[in-house]
Amino acid sequence: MSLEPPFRKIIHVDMDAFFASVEQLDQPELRGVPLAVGGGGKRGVVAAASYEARAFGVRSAMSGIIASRLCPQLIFVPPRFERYKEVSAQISTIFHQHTDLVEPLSLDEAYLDVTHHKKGNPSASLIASEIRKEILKLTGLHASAGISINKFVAKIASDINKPNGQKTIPPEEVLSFLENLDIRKFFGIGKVTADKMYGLGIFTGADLKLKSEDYLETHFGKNGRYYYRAVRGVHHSEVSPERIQKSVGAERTFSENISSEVFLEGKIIALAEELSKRLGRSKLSGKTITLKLKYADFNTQTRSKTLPYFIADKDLITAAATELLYQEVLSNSVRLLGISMGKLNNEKKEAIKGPPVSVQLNIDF
Ligand code: DCP
Ligand code: CA
Ligand code: CA
Repeated sequence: MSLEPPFRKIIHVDMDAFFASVEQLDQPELRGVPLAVGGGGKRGVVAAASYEARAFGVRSAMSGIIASRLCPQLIFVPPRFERYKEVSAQISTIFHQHTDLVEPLSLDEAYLDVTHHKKGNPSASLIASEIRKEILKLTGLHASAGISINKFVAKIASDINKPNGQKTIPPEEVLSFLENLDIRKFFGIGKVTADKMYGLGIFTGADLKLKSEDYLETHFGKNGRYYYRAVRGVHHSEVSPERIQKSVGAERTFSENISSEVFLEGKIIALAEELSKRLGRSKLSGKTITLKLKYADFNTQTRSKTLPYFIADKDLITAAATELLYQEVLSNSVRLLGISMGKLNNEKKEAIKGPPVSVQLNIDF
C-alpha cells in the first residue's frame, strides 16, 4: 500500500505555551515560575499555563480553583490580547518571507505550504528550523514545528518534539507513523470520539485501518470517511491563505459641513452607487455595512449593521446605510461620510492557489 500523490511539503508551526511565554518574556520576574494566564484569576479559567505550571498538572481550560489546588504557588496574570496579536503579526511576517501559502489556524499557529519555497530551499525540514530561529530572533519566543506531506500529519507532528523542537515525517514514513499513532493524537478526533473508538477496539491507526469505510461511516457519520482517508495518508486539503481584502469602502469629504439628515441621504445614494460598483469590479458582496460619520469637530463615529445575507446591490446598500443614518441623531454637522462593506464573501475566492504539486515520491524533506 503506497501513498497517493499529490505530495506537498507542509510545515505546521505552533508557538510554545504562547500566552504564558509572552508574559514571561515581557515580565522577567515571571520567568521560571508556575504561571497561568486567564481572565478571572483564580475564579476564572486557565487559558494558558507555563511549562513550570504544567509540571504540576495545570492545563488550558482548567478552572482556576482546581489549578491552584494542584499548584498552590501558581501565579495568575490577566491576558493581553493586543500584545498576543502583535506577536502573531510578527510571526506571520516571517512566514510570508518563505511562502505566500500561509494558513493561520489561530494566533499562535499556521500551516505553510513550502513545496515551492520563495528562497529556493528544497528541504522543508531546514526551512522549518530556519523559521523557528527567525521567530526566536524577532520575538524572543520559542516555536515548534511539524513537517510532512499534508496538513493532517504536519499538525500531529508539531506536538512530538514540543517545546522548542520539530519533527519531520517524510513521505516514506507517513503510513507507518499513522499506523503506530494512538488515535487520541489524531487531529480531528476529540475525546468523545476517541472514547467511542476505544470502545470499538480501535486504539491505534493500525486498528483504524482494519475497519472498512462503510463501518466507519456507520459509526461516525461522514467523519468516518475522513478518518478512513486520513489514516491512509490521504488528505488533500490545500493551505488556503487568509483573504487579503477585509472590506471595501467609499467616502466623501464635503466642501461644506452638512447638518441635515435629508441632505446626507442624498450623499448616501451616491456613495452606495460607488461602493456597489467597486464590489462588482471585484465580484464581491458583503454582509456588514458600516456608516462612518466624521463631525465638524473631527470626532468620528461608526455605525454598523450585519445582514443575514450578502448584498452588493446599490439600492440594498442605500437602504441599510440610510437606516444606520437615522439610528441616532447627529451630534454635530458632518464633514465626512463613508460607507464600507465588510464580512465579504471572498474567503475562498481570494485564496491563492499554489502551483501544481510535485508528484515524485523521493522528494527532499
Ligand atoms: N488558549 C485559550 N484557551 C484554551 C486553549 C488555548 O485561550 N482553551 C490560548 C492560550 C494559549 C494559546 O491559545 O497560549 C495557544 O494555544 P495552544 O493550544 O497552542 O497552547 P499553548 O501555546 O499555550 O501551549 P503549547 O506549547 O502546548 O502549544
Ligand atoms: Ca501553542
Ligand atoms: Ca496553538
